[in-house]
Amino acid sequence: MALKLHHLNASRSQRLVWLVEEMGIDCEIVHYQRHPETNLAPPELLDIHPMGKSPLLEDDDVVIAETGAIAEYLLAKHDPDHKLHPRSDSPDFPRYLEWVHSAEGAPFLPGLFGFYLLRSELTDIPLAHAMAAEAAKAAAHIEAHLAKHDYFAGDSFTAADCLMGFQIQNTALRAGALPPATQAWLERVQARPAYKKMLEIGV
Ligand SMILES: N[C@@H](CCC(=O)N[C@@H](CS)C(=O)NCC(=O)O)C(=O)O
Repeated sequence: MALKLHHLNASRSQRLVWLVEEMGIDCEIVHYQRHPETNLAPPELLDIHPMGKSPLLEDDDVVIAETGAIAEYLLAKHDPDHKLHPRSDSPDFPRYLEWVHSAEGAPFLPGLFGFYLLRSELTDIPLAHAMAAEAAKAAAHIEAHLAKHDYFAGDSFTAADCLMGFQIQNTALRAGALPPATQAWLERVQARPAYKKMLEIGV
């Protein structure tokens, strides 16, 4: 079995580089660079998957796209002791699932739209204001959760923290500052050796 993670620079695939490090599994990281003007992925990724986006995971003849799906695949196959994902009978399981999927879901879509609107210099239109209000609502939801729990799934670090990490760092970069519990969570997870190893591998 040969695992290969196709990783685009400055992209959400860095959270899977981080997860692979947390899991301590053998996985080749294949690096790609965004086009300097368009910011798009290079066409080589289209040879691997029709969407041509990153992350992509290859496991021998299996190719799988979508960060959450890749994380679930890796954990199902390579985390038999559930060190990084709660068992389905654990009380943390529903919350874990919700945050794993939130990392590409409702809490972050407004921020993504906002980013594209900003890049198009469309910051003073009703859609941009609506997206900013939705992003603020999501940030308050995350802050309220982290004020009560050390990690996204509860008291223990899980893959949900890796997946939420990239989005929260981006929010911090855009907003300039994070609310206190979210900031404390970010500092806690950034102190992890696997996070630091991910930075060495290259984001
Ligand atoms: N929902 C997908 C999003 C994949 C995606 O949009 N990846 C971006 C990187 S952040 C990408 O490859 N962008 C380059 C491009 O679209 O050409 C996931 O979670 O994997």
